[in-house]
Amino acid sequence: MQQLEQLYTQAAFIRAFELAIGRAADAGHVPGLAHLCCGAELAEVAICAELCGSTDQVTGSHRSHGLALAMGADPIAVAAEIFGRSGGLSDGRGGTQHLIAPEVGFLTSNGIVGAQVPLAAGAALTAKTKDSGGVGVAFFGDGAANQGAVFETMNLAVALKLPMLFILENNGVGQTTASGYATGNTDLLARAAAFGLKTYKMDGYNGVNCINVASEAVAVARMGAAVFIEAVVPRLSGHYHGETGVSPSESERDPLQILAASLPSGVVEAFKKNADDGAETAIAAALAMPEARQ
Ligand SMILES: Cc1ncc(C[n+]2csc(CCOP(=O)(O)OP(=O)(O)O)c2C)c(N)n1
Ligand SMILES: [Mg+2]
Repeated sequence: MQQLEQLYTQAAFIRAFELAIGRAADAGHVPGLAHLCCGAELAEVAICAELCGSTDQVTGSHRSHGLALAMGADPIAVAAEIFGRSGGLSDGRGGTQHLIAPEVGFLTSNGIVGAQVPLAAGAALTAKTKDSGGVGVAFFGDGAANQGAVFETMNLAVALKLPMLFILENNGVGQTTASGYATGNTDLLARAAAFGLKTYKMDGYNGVNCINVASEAVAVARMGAAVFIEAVVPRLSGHYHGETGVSPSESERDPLQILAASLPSGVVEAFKKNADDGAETAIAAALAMPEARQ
């Protein structure tokens, strides 16, 4: 129960943070588009909870606010980066799609679909070369799964026996294209297995399953194997915040609410209030920072 409560606490903070970013975007504070991670929190937090400090390095896609937070990046600095403020992770110059906090194990996010995957292989190769015990971890979407760079990286990770995790967050859609339309064989675990990766399926709606799969898969990768997890998650927030006319890829089932329903209600209320207050405080502090220098 303690692990589930911990999972809920962190996931609820990320959800509150993303909703607050959405409100800030509505008020005109986010340069560019904000791609929120609402729906993927349980899978992301469960995997990042198995990673440690700067020895392990994570890369993510355009939808990476929650990953940076789950790895332990300062929420004020994450928000300031998203707002283009000088207290941001890279002084406000990268913005929402280019978050960087390698000191806590978040190597980088990347707006080029799939480009974050080979970067994580570099981190895995570094860990292997230095014998640090670390792993490289790439989170990417079902759209990115069809990128050639991802195939090449899967092949190389197996050939070089890299301690690496490929985390496919399958929300069934890339922007507005259903993955079934753009993918010849939608059995992406079979595809990864054909490259020689050890494969796992994760139910992103089920907190217990997320914790168990994350624990086993990260341990296997840490021993020097390339591992592939297909995490089934919903996209609850549209491709980007404020997008109109596009319905979410899944029904309205919300993993966070499903987990909340399995916990004592008094506990959930207290955690949620903490999360909401913490997110509001971080956003307000970031908005008080000066604009980034040009
Ligand atoms: C190389 C490249 N092609 C296209 C785009 C435009 N684009 C941005 S996000 C996206 C969809 C990605 O879908 P998926 O990988 O499933 O991630 P999700 O948004 O569902 O998390 C596309 C096509 C891009 N940024 N980079
Ligand atoms: Mg997708």
